[in-house]
Amino acid sequence: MGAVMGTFSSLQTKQRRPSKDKIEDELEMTMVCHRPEGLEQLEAQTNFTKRELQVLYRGFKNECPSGVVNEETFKQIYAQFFPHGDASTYAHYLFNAFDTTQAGSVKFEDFVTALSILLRGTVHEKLRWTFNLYDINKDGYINKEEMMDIVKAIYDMMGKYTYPVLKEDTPRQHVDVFFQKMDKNKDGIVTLDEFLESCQEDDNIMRSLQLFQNVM
Ligand SMILES: [Ca+2]
Ligand SMILES: [Ca+2]
Repeated sequence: MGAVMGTFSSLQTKQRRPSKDKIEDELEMTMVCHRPEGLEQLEAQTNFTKRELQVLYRGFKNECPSGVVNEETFKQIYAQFFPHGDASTYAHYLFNAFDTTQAGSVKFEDFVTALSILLRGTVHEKLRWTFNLYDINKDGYINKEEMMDIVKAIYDMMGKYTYPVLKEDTPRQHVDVFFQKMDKNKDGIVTLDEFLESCQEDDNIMRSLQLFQNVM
């Protein structure tokens, strides 16, 4: 989540200083007051405190005055963080994982729900979220092509100048090893159970996933 969270780094700094501008606090309260019910519900549904949600909401509104994030915003954010590669495909997959209702836009609720899982969720919750990201067509399974597409998108995003040691065939090898380990019953698809099981029993897979999570 580094890239998306980077957008909110200034907010986190403010959060650590309770004696911040009174005007800013009042402004924040005014904005939050438009949706007090939603906020309490979100406090119950996420691992964020009310105060944290207020800060996040203010940041969200600043960055996206319309109240929703579209795919283009994701692409712009990721392009800034990965200037040497092409992040557009990965940003597209990531957007679809945030956009759980497939509405074509990510609301504040969607955004903090995902952030809560990625930053403060259990290992199990994070893995479920990652499974959904890899399941590109959202049919409940990961096939080899989907895994290939995700890994390629990550390599594209990193850019070949960042990792000059990588060879052309590296993504394919990477996926072959991953997929063989995960597809326990060798039926050509990885189910959520297979995914959870292999991730939790294999330190190498877990480490690779964590590496990938750093670019979320
Ligand atoms: Ca699928
Ligand atoms: Ca299988």
